[in-house]
Amino acid sequence: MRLAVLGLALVLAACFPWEGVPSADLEPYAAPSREVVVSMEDFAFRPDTLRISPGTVVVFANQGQHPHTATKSGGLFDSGILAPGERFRYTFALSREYSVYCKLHPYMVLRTVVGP
Ligand SMILES: [Cu+2]
Repeated sequence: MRLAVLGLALVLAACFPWEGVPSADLEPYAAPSREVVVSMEDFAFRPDTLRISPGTVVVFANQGQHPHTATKSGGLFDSGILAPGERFRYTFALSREYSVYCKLHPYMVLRTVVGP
């Protein structure tokens, strides 16, 4: 049984090598809460769908050549205009679904599902 579990873990690690494997360029200490980076470039959020647990900090990073915003309709949050190279952080505390868009390019939409 232990071997089967170990085997499964090895298979999973082989299939998903990027998950949970610390990389040398990450911060050397454990962050108090999980951070996920969403890139804004080429007039899209990348990824365009997020599934995260409550308390996750999402870093909206403008890695493109044009200004963008990360805005939640209803006034929950608005990054204001982020110039290329700028970032905005928001902690998603509540389990629910959020739709985030860019005010300058409303067709840029990020669907965020927060749940356990
Ligand atoms: Cu934009």
